Amino acid sequence: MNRALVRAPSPRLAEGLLTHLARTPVDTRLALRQWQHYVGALTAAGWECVEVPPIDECPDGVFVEDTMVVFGDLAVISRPGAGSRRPEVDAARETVAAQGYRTVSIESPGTLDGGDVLKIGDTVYVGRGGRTNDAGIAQLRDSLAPVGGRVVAVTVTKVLHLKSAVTALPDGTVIGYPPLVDDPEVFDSFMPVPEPAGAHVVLLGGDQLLMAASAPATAGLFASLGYRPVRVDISEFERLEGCVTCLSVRLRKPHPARQ
Ligand code: CIR
Repeated sequence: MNRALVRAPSPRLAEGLLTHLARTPVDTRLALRQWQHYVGALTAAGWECVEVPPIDECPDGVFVEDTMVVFGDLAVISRPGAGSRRPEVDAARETVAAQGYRTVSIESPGTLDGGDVLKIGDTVYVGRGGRTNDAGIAQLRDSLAPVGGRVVAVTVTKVLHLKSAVTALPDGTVIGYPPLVDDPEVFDSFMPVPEPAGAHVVLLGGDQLLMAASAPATAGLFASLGYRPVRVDISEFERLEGCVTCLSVRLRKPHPARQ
């Protein structure tokens, strides 16, 4: 069965970091219900959700995707670009190791957030921007080369993370909302979508795409292409520059060559 790591939101979620958005009030009780629905959507699609122990002192801990990059049987544990998020990685490392993954860690002076990493087959696009630096990219390249990952650095200036700007459909087509994509030409195949949150999909398997409820037009577009959008309301996480990808780390068992 496919597995996904998730982490329950902190009671201090409303204090989460903001870079590009203005702060708006976060309803932490609603956020918890939305997170439970998100976990429920993964579970309904056949994913076993494994919880990383919560870290209440870190407001952004729920965005567990940022703690690692998983490729094959290797989990590269991140060193978040925001110092306040660095304590998040320890329990994440222990949890993924307990799932049978080898681990290696990004070390100082490198920084890397998992949200900056988009895997398409053997190609691993890494956003160089506010959270991920050249040393982090170089360490990721060195870690992934032996297991067949080819790291390609791309520029991110308009949004928090690479995957805030683009993700990919099951056939490898990169999708993004053009005003927020620095350089669409770097991708082999790029499809514009009509909404910022339409750029974010989690591949649930088969033709199912997990998407935010805030992208109805893009969901319609994908449905017209033969996909089945599964929509979840993640408004309270979107207020903190989160999206559907950042609320989980998708693992596949047995160890995949790709995911
Ligand atoms: C942060 O600024 O780190 C959080 N407020 C949001 C992180 C979102 N993570 C992601 O898109 N991978």
